[in-house]
Amino acid sequence: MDIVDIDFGQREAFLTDVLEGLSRKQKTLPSRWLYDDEGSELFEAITGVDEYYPTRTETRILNENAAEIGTAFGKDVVLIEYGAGAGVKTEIVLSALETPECYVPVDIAGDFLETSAERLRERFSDLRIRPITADFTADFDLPSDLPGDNRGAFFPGSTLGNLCRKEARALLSRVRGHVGPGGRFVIGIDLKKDIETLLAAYDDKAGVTAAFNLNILTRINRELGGSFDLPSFAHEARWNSEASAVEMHLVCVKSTRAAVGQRTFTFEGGETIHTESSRKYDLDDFATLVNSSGWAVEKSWTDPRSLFAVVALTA
Ligand code: AVJ
Repeated sequence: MDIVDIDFGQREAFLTDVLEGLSRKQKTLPSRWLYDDEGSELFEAITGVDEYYPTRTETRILNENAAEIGTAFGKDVVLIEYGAGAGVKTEIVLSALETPECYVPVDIAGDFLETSAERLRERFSDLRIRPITADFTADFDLPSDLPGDNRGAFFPGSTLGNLCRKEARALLSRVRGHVGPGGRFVIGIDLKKDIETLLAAYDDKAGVTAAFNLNILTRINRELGGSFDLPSFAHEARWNSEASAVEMHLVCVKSTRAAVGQRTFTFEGGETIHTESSRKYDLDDFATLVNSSGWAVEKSWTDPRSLFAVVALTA
């Protein structure tokens, strides 16, 4: 496919982000652009590699504590899921709810939302499902006719960790606005642990994460007519202790130039493009973060090795 297959607005936003990010001293590309169709499939593949513990660990925590999590949301809940709605985790929580009023998956990919809503409608035939196409990292309003008596929010996957502190606070405040006083928020967060385990999770032996990271350059070439020479770049996972984050970088292994739009960027050997940060928390840091956005930690669940936590917050 050489023809641009995303809408004009998206393409413009992508181009703007790429030109801006590659003009910085530390070149960067925002991680949201990793997830085109190919990137989303590669991420799915990552969740199945041995070294990538978060998905299977969170699923296990949800399964083992489903009844308690269901109780935390209470009766007749309107459950809003951010960035959602295909998988196993959603089904675990939906199955545990007592007489849910409505399920509201919010995602930027409208087609994907519709397909997954159809699948859920088959399994949960009594449940009202109201998908909303929106970018949950930006402000958006819920439909005004959505019932408001008991709202809950669900945000699995430790996606909060991809946001910087300011964006994370903004998201926590937005969700609080959506659920209102007394509402619950169940969120998955990845915990700090030994660096070896962390780095292996973002640099698997089979090279799936490497392919996921490099795909962003393929995407720039295809959608923005870029001229990146893929063999000049290699995947690297780094631990940034100050930010408490695993970072993905694309390291330039051989000096090169790449044109994007009207611009040409030069890459020196050894220089990197920072493509993603995945912050790791301990429960105390996380409590401080959520408190500053008006939430209180109600309860948390973890696995025997404390790799990952599912936390229930109350507004
Ligand atoms: C889906 C954003 C949570 O940060 O662990 C996986 C993305 N990046 N491997 C994560 C990802 C590289 C993942 N999140």
